[in-house]
Amino acid sequence: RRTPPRTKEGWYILHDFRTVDWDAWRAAPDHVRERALEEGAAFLDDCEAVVDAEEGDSATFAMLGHEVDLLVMHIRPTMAEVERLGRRFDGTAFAEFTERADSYISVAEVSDYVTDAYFEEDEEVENTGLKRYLEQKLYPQIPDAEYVNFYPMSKRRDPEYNWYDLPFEDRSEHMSSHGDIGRSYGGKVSQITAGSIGFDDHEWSVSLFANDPANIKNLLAEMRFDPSTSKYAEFGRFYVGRRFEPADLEAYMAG
Ligand code: 76R
Repeated sequence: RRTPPRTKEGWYILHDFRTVDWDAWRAAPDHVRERALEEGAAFLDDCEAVVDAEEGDSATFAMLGHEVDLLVMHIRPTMAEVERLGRRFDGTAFAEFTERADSYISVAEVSDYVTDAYFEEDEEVENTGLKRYLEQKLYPQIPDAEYVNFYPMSKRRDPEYNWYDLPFEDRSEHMSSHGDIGRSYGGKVSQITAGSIGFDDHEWSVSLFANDPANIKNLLAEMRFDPSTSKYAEFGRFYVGRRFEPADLEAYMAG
């Protein structure tokens, strides 16, 4: 039996994907649509202002492609809080025109692959950039960027390439070279990677944020050639979307 990495868990994340029933929307009378827009925008506004909890963050994205129309992303200190936001949305008049097409639940985490300083509570770590980096990983705010990319992933468990059979040192080395690629996109792509073992169908959720979507593609392409990905990664579905302000819900629905 191998040693699992030590992890620390932070805030919970719900990716709430919706499709819009455009036929019903176009057929609805003006007063119904007005009320739906009012309630929808107010709900999203409240989420972004985090009126429901002590801390956290939320954001709304218009998704590209045919599978989903909207993503509402919620980050809150507890699982119960993100779950409640999904249901509160359903309580709005706007949600009557949407259906939950997909969702993903995960928790922000840090592991001791790259440095075990994370797990030491001493003064030296306390006041360093590392400490701030750790906190920003555990208690993430949604980066201020135009585009989002989301996908779930797992580490492979094949007879030949079994991540969970590798010694800790090997996994740590892989993660370190993986991290080097990631850090070379500093300032261009920000990431929120969160653990979902036991919560959802894959083992992590990956949410990437960038103003230039080509940077996301290029970062992922580079990682595909790194052994941590080329040998050991398995992916779920991919989504891409563009952030919009709750006040622009009306413009979004007008098409
Ligand atoms: O430097 C550090 O302190 C953290 C280094 C690091 C770890 C341990 C790191 C850095 N990641 C780590 C762990 Mn990551 N990450 C992904 C994907 O598409 C793909 O090929 C993979 C999807 C991306 C895009 C990404 C980005 N990372 C992990 C793990 C957990 C492994 C485990 O525990 O077994 C997964 C599944 C994963 C996947 N990673 C970075 C990035 C980026 C951009 C960085 C550097 C910037 C940063 O640290 O925030």
